[in-house]
Amino acid sequence: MTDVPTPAPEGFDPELVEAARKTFAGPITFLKSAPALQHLPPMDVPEVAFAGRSNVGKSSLINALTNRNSLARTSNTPGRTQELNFFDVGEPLRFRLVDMPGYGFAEAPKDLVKKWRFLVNDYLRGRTVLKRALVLIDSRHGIKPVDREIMDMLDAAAVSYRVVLTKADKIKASALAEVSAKTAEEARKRPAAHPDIIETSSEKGMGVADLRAAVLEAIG
Ligand SMILES: Nc1nc2c(ncn2[C@@H]2O[C@H](COP(=O)(O)OP(=O)(O)OP(=O)(O)O)[C@@H](O)[C@H]2O)c(=O)[nH]1
Ligand SMILES: [Mg+2]
Repeated sequence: MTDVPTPAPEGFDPELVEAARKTFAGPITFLKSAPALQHLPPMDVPEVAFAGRSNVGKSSLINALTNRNSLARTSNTPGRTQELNFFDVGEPLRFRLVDMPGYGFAEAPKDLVKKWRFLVNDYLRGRTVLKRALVLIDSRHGIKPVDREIMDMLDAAAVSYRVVLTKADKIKASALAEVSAKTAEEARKRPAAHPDIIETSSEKGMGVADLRAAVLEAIG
């Protein structure tokens, strides 16, 4: 037996992967932070949003995709990202990445949680330029009830989304394979979810090239 790495179930077209690599190696800048809906930028280009529980690794994954260490602010303390943060990709501008506040953060003050929930839900439901939401799931924990809530909302609003496993470096390959199969099975039952999931590690760079391709594919 030769030691050939297992291809991703979907196997992104190498040309798309290369185009995505080039796009993400090009100009990317922080545009603005929106603490409320009235501060959103104009709907002039497509957007891809990063959603998921607090501390799941949304901001870290944006940094990994863009090959920058601190474009998006990360922290060990849940609740680091408190606003919708917009990043402009390409010059001329082609699309935006949106880093969102996390949900399911038990220790946060109640009214703050409520504010974030409204902001995240209103944005996800009402943004016509939103081409896809990436719903990040910690590969150590799998899909939790709070994740199902946001997936239910996206299904109901018919917002296309894709499930992305994060922190894959933190578990063994066998455990990852197991959680990956279970997560994909659940994603396939959901009307607005992409049937394939992507396993990533911002720390090790795993899955990052594929996720870039998935973003480019989503913006069309
Ligand atoms: N080992 C490992 N740690 C990671 C990975 N991605 C993120 N982390 C760590 O997880 C913590 C949270 O990461 P963030 O990117 O800030 O998470 P977030 O989802 O943006 O969190 P909020 O903004 O609070 O919602 C940080 O300490 C990161 O260094 C990964 O792939 N591997
Ligand atoms: Mg964050």
